[in-house]
Formats: sequence, structure tokens, C-alpha cells
Amino acid sequence: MKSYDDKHIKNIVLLGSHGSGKTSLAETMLFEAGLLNRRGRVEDGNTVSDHTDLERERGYSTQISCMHTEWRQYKINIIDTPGMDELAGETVPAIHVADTCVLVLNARSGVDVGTELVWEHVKPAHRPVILAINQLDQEDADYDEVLKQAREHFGAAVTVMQYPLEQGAGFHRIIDLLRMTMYVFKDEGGKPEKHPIPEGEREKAESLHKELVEKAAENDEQLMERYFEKGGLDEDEMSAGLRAGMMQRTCFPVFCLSALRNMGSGRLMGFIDNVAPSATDMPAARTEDGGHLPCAVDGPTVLYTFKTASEAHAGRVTMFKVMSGELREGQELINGNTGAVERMGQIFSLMGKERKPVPVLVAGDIGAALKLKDTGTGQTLHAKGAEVRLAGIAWPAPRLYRTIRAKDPKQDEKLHAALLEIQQDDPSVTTRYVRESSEQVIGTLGEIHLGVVDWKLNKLFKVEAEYGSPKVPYRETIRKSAEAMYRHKKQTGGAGQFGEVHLRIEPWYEGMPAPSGLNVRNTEVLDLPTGGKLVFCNCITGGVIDTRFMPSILKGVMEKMEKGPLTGSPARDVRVLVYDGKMHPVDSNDISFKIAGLMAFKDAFTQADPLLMEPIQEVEIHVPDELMGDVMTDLQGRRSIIQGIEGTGRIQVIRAQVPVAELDRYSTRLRSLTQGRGTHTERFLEYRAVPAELQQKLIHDHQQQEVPA
Ligand SMILES: Nc1nc2c(ncn2[C@@H]2O[C@H](COP(=O)(O)OP(=O)(O)OP(=O)(O)O)[C@@H](O)[C@H]2O)c(=O)[nH]1
Ligand SMILES: [Mg+2]
Repeated sequence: MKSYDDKHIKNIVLLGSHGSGKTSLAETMLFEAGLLNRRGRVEDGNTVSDHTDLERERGYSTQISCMHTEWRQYKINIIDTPGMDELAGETVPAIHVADTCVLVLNARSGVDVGTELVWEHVKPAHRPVILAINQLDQEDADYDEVLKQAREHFGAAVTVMQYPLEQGAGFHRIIDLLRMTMYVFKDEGGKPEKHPIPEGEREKAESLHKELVEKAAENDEQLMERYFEKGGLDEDEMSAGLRAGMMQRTCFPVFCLSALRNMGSGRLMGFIDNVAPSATDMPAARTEDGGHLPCAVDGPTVLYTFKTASEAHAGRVTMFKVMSGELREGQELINGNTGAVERMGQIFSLMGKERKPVPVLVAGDIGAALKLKDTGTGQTLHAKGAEVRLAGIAWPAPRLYRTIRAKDPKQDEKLHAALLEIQQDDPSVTTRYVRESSEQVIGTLGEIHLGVVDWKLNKLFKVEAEYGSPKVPYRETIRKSAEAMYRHKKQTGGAGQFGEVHLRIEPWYEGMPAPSGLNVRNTEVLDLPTGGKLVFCNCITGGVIDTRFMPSILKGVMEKMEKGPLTGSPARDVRVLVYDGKMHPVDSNDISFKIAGLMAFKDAFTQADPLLMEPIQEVEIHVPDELMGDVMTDLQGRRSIIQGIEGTGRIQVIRAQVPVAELDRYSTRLRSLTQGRGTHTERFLEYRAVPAELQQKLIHDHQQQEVPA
């Protein structure tokens, strides 16, 4: 393979909703570049990009895949991404390392929810964007409608470069407004013939061309002057203006395609080759300490890992972008995030599952290495002495939580190790151990994402896992103060036990006044591991309880707070005042006072108008107009409080506050309610009182469980 200097490398990422045609487009681009003799088809499971067994099984992309073409003077790296929003953990890092985003729109469904959600990931990246309207050969393709939606959603930057002369089965001609020519494709697609624009189209093409010239000129003063002087611009001048507009994100060029019929992708490649910015044209990358790292071959070797994956035979594959300097085979680098020393061994250029060994990769290029010891996705590798950490990625937040455990308990450890590796590869997967319910909870972006994790566990790590609904992390507290005493006495032969505790408990709140009528000798303020505070005051006078027993009383209180009196959920925000008690000179000991403290607290708690609180999530739901009714009806059955509804084009955004207890597997329900066209995000808002009758029911259920069978 020819070696390319840093000025001749371009990295594009194919983005768009599920099924818009990204993988098919990548296949056609490789074919047009002469790298394939025959084009594969997603349905046949023989495309270069969808190369994993899982993707062939599912018939859609589940992970990013890198390929490259050598087109005229440039090496163009193509990163294909999954369109499913639940697999955004793959897409976000790909955008991070790309220079230009090619957003593929389906000419039938236009700017759908999937496109909207991808756009939410594109916006913060500030990358140049090309819009590719694909599937124009489909019966119900509607170029003008899609263009209208694109303008509504992406704004005035939408810049028409081409328009189709027909759509549907007859689609085979495109008017190109930059070259002012008509491309005519044969049925089998491929290289088009160039024809003059037909008379009937001249007026329309002229006026659109004029708009394009002005669009190009407005991004560069000199060009504007030249335009006023000459009344026009030539193709090179327009290309320079369009590139400037792309860099300033005031220009999103729109192209026409049918990837399946290989019509239009060659022209798109030509535009990327001629006009799209190369890696070194892009602004310097941000570093964690607020600095910047320019993409320059003479800088220190710095890599950014955007994908790590476990492969059955190859083991761990790490994909990276050379952010600065050059990388040579066998070079030793430091992982800026873990401190690990990594020997790069052989390095490769990528072509789907194929890896081509290369001796060197320069700044801007994308490559891979195998078997790195301790490097995950989203990390920085740098040359010794060039300490740098590139700014991280905002990973999409989970929206489906399931408990997870190994079907066979003997595999618990294996499951744990496998999950660590899966998370290193895909940081949008989260796991955490919930102490209060002794559950391991996995967080993913939805059932499809969880399905991918489960597939990897079975196929790559040979572990079978089972899933369940996590317990709702209720919390208990009190609404008024109460007093109780408890005498623990066991003096029936052998070592006796005796301890008596009198205490008052009060609802705790920030800034509450000192307790009235009691002499506080000592106060301990504890931040509870499950949230909230416990304030424990020793108000003993006259030495009725020796100070050395205070920690035991506190221990008893904390044990009861960990598993609260109502439903066994953690209690919080209580002030406990121990103000009286009794000791026995011989039989009083730690255990006696722990039990007395625990029981006195429990009694007082049940008299203090105890309250069960539940976590409330702030939920944002994106759903197409026509499906909003069903989603709203469903939401109303979930004790939700609607905060607002906002329309963006044909998509409604519903904001609501919903109890966690009502959101179990909500992403799954929403997918089925909207045939996969709706999605939601959620984040913790606060704890709120559980409705009285639900509190009764939960207390009753808990008591049922407590009653020995
Ligand atoms: N008629 C027609 N079908 C197309 C075209 N492009 C893609 N398809 C079909 O649309 C379906 C989805 O194509 P993919 O290339 O897998 O779409 P994708 O964007 O990669 O989908 P995800 O991987 O799920 O994100 C496949 O059945 C393709 O054959 C096109 O231009 N015309
Ligand atoms: Mg795909």
C-alpha cells in the first residue's frame, strides 16, 4: 500500500439512522475505488463493513468498522457506524476521530427520530457535515420533502449541490450544480455519462447554481470580491469557498444517491477528495488540561483509541487515530490514562475485518494494533516524555437497567472479568454493585444494546448470564419527631446482657436548630453511603449510660437505618438524640446497647409518621408526531407529571417526571409503542414521597416477605 503523508489523509464517518444505507454506501465507495470486484449486500451478509458474526446474524451494523480507499491523491478512511440509537456508544467515539461527518438520510423517511438523535451527537463535535440523500430509487422517495425537513432541522447551512431528475425505480439522472452537468447512470450504476443539462432544467439549474456560487463566495472575503468583479466563480474557487463554509459549519453540502444501485457515490467520493478538509486542516485536538494538540507529523507520537474489541482469534484489537507525530511498528508508548507501557508490535491499516500491515502511520491516519495489555476505548497513548491526555468523550447515559448474574454461580468471576473487558471496549455499558439489594446492575442504552452485550458474553467469553428487574432504591425517612425507649435484658444464666436506651428522633434538615430541652454533649454527623444524613447526639446526663457504649448504640441505629423499619430500604435524614438509659454494672456490654439502640430507634421510627420515598427521573422522550398520543396515554399510566411538550419539525419532545418504579424496561416499551422510532433519555431528579396507598402496599409486601414460611 502506498504511504500517504499527513496532508493527504481524510477521515470520514458515515452516520444516519438505522437502515438509511451507510453500510451499503461504504460498500459502493470501496467498489467505486476499485478495491472490490463485486459489491456485497447487507442482506447477503457479505459486505466488507458488517463483518462480525453478530452483524451477519442480525442484518445490521452493531459496531463501528473502518475501511479505507485510495482515491486519486488521498487516502480516505471510512468509518461506518451503527444507526441504532442504542448503539451510540459506538458512534460517539467515531465522530470524535473523524474530520468530516457524512450524514446519510433515507429519501423515504427523511429527518426521522434516528437522524435527530445522531445529530445530537454531531452538534457538539463541531465537525464539517455532508448530507447524502440516499435510496432515491425507492418508490416513495421524496427528495424535496427531505430537503425541506433538512432545512427545518439543520438550518440555512443546508446547501444544495445536486438534485435528481426523477425518483423511484426510474432514478438514473442527477443534475450537478457545481459542475453544471447532468450525470446519467446505466442501470447497473457505476461511472455515469456526463451530459449537458436539458433545456427544460436550465432555468432551475441556473438559479440553484447561482445560490451555490453565492453560498461559496460568502465564506471568504476575497472570493466575495472576485465574485462581484467577475459575476461568477470557477469550480476551484467554489470548492475553496465550500471548504471554508464546511469548516465554519455554514455549509452542509447535499448530495443525491442510490447506494444500492451504485449511483452517485463516485461523485460524492470526488467531492470528499477535492473539497472536504484533510486531517491536518482540522482544528487542534483539545487536551484534558485545557491545552491543544495540533495534528502535525513533526509533533510527538500521540494516539487516541476510539474502539477496542475482543475478537475470537485475534484477541484484543485496538483502533486508533494518530493525533500527532508518526507511529512506527514496534514503538513503545505510554497509556496516558492508565500509565501502562504498551508495545505496539505490528500496526495495520484497516479494511473491515482485514488488517493490512504497514510500517508507519502518520498524523491524521487511522490504524490498529493487536494485543495491547491495558488500553481501552477513549484513551490516549503517547511517546515517552510527551505526557498528554486528550480530552475525553461524553458517553451517552444508560436508559435500561437490569440485574445481571451468571446462570451458573461458578461462573461469577468469569462474568465479572468479561464485563470489565466489555466496558473497556464500550464505556457506554455501565455496571455497579448495589449494596442495599446485593444486586449487580448493568446499565445499557436499551434491549438491543443489552442483546449485543449478552451475545459477546456467550460467544466471546463463554459465560451465560441471566437478567432481572433491579429493586427500586426506595428510601425511608420520618415526618415528625417521636420518642421511644427499649430495655434489652437477658439474664437467664451465663453471660448476661442488659442495656436500656431512651431516645428521641427528629426529621433532619440542613440548618435545623439545636434540639430543645436536651443537653447535647456530643454530636456526630454522618453522610450515609445510600444518601442523606444521620445526626447522632449524645444527650446523656448523670452518666446513666457510659460514653463507651455510645458507639454501640450508634451501630444499632445505623444497622436499622441500613434496612429501614418500613420496607427494609435505607433510611435517611434523621437526627437521633440519646437522652436517657440504664446500665447494669456487670451485664451491660456493647451488644446489649447495640440491640437496645436498634430496637428503640425502630420503635420511635414507626411512631414518627414514617415516609417511604421513591426516586423520580427526569425523562425526555423523542417521538414522531403521529405516535405521540399512544406515548402520552402510556405515560399517564405511569404516575408521570408532564413538564412540557415541544415540537421540532415532525418530532415531538416530551419532558416528564416519572418514578423509577414505573420505568422498568421503559426503553423496551417505547420501542414497541413506536416501532423503534421513539427513544428516551432519563436522569435522576430527586426523591419524593410515595403515594399513601402504594406505601401501604409496599409495607405489606415487605411484611409478607419477612414472615417466616
Ligand atoms: N432501494 C435501496 N435500498 C437501499 C439503498 N441503500 C441501502 N438500501 C437497503 O436498505 C437496507 C439497510 O441498508 P444498510 O446499508 O444496512 O443501512 P445502514 O444505514 O448501514 O443500517 P444500520 O447498520 O442499521 O445503521 C438494506 O436492505 C439495503 O439493501 C438504496 O440506495 N436503495
Ligand atoms: Mg450498517
